[in-house]
Amino acid sequence: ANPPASASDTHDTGREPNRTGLDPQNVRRGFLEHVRYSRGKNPETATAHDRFMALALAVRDRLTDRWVRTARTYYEQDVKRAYYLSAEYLLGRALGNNLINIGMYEAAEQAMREVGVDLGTLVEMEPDAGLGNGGLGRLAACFLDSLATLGYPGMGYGIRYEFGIFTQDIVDGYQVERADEWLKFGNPWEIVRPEKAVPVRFFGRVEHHQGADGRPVARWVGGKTVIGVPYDTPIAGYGNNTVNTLRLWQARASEEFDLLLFNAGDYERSVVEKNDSEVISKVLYPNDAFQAGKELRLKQQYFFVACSIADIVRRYLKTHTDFRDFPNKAAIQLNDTHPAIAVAELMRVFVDEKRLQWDEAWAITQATFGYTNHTLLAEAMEKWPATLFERLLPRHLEIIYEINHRFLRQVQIRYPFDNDRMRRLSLVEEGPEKKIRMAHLAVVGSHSVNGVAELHTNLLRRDVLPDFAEMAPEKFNNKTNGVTPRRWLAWSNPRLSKLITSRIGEGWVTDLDQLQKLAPHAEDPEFRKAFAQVKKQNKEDLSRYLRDLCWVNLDPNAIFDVQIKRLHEYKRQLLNALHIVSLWMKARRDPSTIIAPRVFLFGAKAAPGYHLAKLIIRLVNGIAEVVNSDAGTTGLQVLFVPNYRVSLAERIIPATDVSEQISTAGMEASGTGNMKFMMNGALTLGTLDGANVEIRQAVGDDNFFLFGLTADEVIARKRAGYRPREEYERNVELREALDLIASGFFSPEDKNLFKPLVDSLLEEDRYLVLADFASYAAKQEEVARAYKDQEKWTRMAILNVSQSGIFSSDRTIKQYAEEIWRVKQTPVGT
Ligand code: NBG
Repeated sequence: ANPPASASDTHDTGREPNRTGLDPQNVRRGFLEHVRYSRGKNPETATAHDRFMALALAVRDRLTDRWVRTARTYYEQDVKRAYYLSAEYLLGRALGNNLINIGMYEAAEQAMREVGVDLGTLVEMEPDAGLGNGGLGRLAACFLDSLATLGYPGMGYGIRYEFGIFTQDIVDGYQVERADEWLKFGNPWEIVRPEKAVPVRFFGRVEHHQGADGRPVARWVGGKTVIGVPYDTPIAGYGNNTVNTLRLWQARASEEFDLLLFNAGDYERSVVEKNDSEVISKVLYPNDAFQAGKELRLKQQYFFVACSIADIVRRYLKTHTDFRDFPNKAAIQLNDTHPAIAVAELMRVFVDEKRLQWDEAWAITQATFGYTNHTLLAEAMEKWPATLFERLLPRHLEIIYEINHRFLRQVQIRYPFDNDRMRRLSLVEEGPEKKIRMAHLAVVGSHSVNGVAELHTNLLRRDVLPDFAEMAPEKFNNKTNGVTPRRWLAWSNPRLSKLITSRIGEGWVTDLDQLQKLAPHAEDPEFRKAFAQVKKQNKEDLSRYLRDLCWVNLDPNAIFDVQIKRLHEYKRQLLNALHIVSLWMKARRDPSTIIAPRVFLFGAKAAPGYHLAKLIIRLVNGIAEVVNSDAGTTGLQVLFVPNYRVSLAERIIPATDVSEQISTAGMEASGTGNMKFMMNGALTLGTLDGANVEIRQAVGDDNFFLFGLTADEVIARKRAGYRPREEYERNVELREALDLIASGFFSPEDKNLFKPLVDSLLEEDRYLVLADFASYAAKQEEVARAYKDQEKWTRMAILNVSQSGIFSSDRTIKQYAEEIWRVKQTPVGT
């Protein structure tokens, strides 16, 4: 029988009471109903996967009312909304996070126990939603969580890739990629909305006419049309009634068969054309902070941007007619330049379709957009050949030229006769091949341009966009990244969460600055003991997991020293590897040189076309084979954990003692893994790069292991003519480590395997690995000594947790909302 319905829980509100209750009995019934009516199984014949789907659907049911109410609240109050445009969302698993956020974790656990099911096993059934590469995509996911938790009217737009970031296997020490079939068994969270599909044009030509009003009209005609179909995923806030939406677009052919071709008897070509359209949302490009310049990638960008802009304008026109009010109802944030074509698309919609005057359309466009830059690396800056643009998006190229023409006229008035400056500022890069600079388009089309950490924003102003910063300093601002404490502490580290709550209450989950109340407890030996025990238990859990996964027995008494992030030369996994080789050589000669036993963990995917990065993976595995063979005498272990992803990070971070944040200063825009480690009581070994600078500021010099050149010193060293071979000659330990690698010791099957790596270090060493080696090795020795004093180490770890509050993405999102978007918190009623 149904439980008695509460006043707000009756049929006349359109809600089914048996789909809203959060008590164990209700959850159990919801689960059993889905086993039967959604999966078509008896509880006895249901597979683990059936059970996962049934529970996920029961959870989604319990989000649905709030989801509908959230949409209605925003609509009725006609609030201004923040739209986040991102080509990537690295969401990971949703079940545990949703259970935590709507406060039904315990009820679900009990309900499952009552039917003889282990909730943990179901959680493990869910594939990661890996629609992103690394930090940029994961940041977008943390932002969605914070928007909902703070009750902001926010919505994410992106692409529903059929295949996300590849699955990584390690075969004979090498990375091997497999397709990520995350949708193979169905996705219980999403709802498809075919009635909101949007047509998107590609190719074709532009016709210019005189309009009836006497003004010129441009008409983009011909070409091909692809349909964008939206799939909505609910994003639940923590402890409130807000459920926002992530809307991802899937490409569908505009007709199931091209009837013309089909009727002409060309069945085969009609189906091939269908594939051409649908391939647009097929796969995520697996490059992190690197532009490959593929035509299909530009198609993906325009595809999701055109769909999203159409959707935003349609929503606006439901309740408004005058576009002058548009910036008061919509703020659109560009997550890097991937969606920067939105500037031209909104202008096209305003000018060509809605017939606004150019100047008015431009003012509205600028007031609407904000642009976030996520990198200083030249190879990541998006530039598209004008010829490609002209073919694929002919009208947009015209619009970009018009924007540029008007912008350069302003430059000319302000800085007469400064042709060099005009050339530097232009949206068009001249040269053997004309190219469109997407960052320039984003800057000119936005009222706000932000970097993602203090240092990064300053370098952006000084080195990357100096002419823009001089012309429009008011546009430039910093928004230091953050991470959501719901996933990265409450969910992933339940032991630490419980311990924290036992001392300071549970307010920290939505107000992370409250962690400061832990600082005095660092002086309490009882608390330190409990804290150290939590870390130890987390290390034991991880060791057990990795024993089953990788067939290695890690020593939980050792220092867990971890570097997990995408594989990139600038992130310097090579520096870490070189140091391990050097440590091991010393330990072989004299085991007493090892101050404390240590486990070195690596996790990293390399872009499939990035050969040096893949070779570094092979090197780490070669080192692991050698080092692990006599771990008994040296106390050193090395493990490259395959297929690093969000759900693995959730296991590794709570078990980490040392967080490796060792990029060449001036190259990592921010980093966000660094913040997750700090929050979970790891100590940072890092350079003065990205948000490391602010982490060190927050926790104090004494609680941070700093090494290496500063960003300015890096530039100076290169200017002075850096010669890596001199470092090699000067440092015996470095030399013998490099020589051992060069000798083929770690690659018996091919003595020359690592020659390209060694050569790259000795001949150029763009990332100053050798220049920072001595400083890194010395600091690593200090780390080992500090770990010997467990009381002191634990005190430092607690202080790190206590000062991590500013790295909550709630702080970041409040700053975006107040300083860029001007959107207001809009609570949703019960
Ligand atoms: C990455 C940076 C990171 C930063 C994230 C999120 C790109 C282009 N940039 O340092 O490399 O933390 O963005 O801002 O992926």
